[in-house]
Amino acid sequence: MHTETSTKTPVTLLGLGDMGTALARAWLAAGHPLTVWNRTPGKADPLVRDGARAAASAAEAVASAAGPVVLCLLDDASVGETLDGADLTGKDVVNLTTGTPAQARRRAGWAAERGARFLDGGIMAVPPMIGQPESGGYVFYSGDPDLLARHREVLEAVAGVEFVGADPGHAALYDVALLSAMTGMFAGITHAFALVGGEKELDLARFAGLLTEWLAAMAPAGQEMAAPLAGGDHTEGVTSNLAMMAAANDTFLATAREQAVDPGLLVPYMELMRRRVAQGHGDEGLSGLVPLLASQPAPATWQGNR
Ligand code: FVH
Repeated sequence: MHTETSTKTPVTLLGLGDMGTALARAWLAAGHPLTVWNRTPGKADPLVRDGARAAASAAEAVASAAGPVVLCLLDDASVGETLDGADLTGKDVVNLTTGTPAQARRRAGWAAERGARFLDGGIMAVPPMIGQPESGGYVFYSGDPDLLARHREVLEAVAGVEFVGADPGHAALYDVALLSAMTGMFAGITHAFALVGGEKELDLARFAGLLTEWLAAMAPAGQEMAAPLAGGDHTEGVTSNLAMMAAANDTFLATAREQAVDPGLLVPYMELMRRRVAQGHGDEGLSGLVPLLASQPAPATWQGNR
């Protein structure tokens, strides 16, 4: 247990799940006095042994906070439940709980009504990357820029800091946009392994290496979409056009059929390409699909599973 007095900013952390615990360990390692609270109390015990103080309740943790109050909980509803009854007057609240942009904006207004300053964050890291600057992990922040400036050192002790503006919803928007891109990539990887998985003579480890290299080589296409999207000309600098890709999709689908693989993960994207080509935009690149997609909200049946 640490007994020496620290000159570093004290941190109050609510939520000791996998990510909360990683944050706690990083702040302790960096020498920040740390007060923790978790709904299930036992999770604080190992941290208390290493120098943290366990608060008796979330309200007590907030009341005694002399530095940022950081939340890392399951979802926005758990943030509301945890802070219900806490006096937030004059407190600096940093919410690292994943939520939607609208939830972040509502939570910022809710905090302001209670006299608190508010910063929302979206964590672009998994727990082992926390407190490891070389891992490349970082957090998107948006909201009160003065609050970020005041607590920058504290926040940089756990991960890189990427401020994306005063709109409190933007950190969540960037976060979910990147995670959504990742989800699409994982869907493609799942389909690719399903295609080859049944082949007896195929070296899966070799295939996995080639797949990873190919995805890395294709990733810059994301960067190349920014200019046509900003300028509105989707034929600008096109190397592979939609007409060619839509034709190749027929081969992809035929191969899925031959390999007895359900193409359902890819079909909606292929259908978007087909529609754009049918509208007479076969000479465009992939950026031409963005306005088409942005004009069609998800069917009600896709609104989530909770
Ligand atoms: N872990 C990860 O890889 C990702 C990386 C990117 C960012 N996410 C987000 O971080 C938030 C916390 O994630 P986590 O990994 O710590 O999640 P869990 O291990 O499931 O812990 C959840 C904590 O939330 C507490 N909790 C849940 N419901 C309530 C509630 N109604 N009232 C108070 N606390 C609640 C839970 O408490 P307990 O079950 O131990 O009592 C945990 O402390 C999350 O937004 C990720 O999307 C992580």
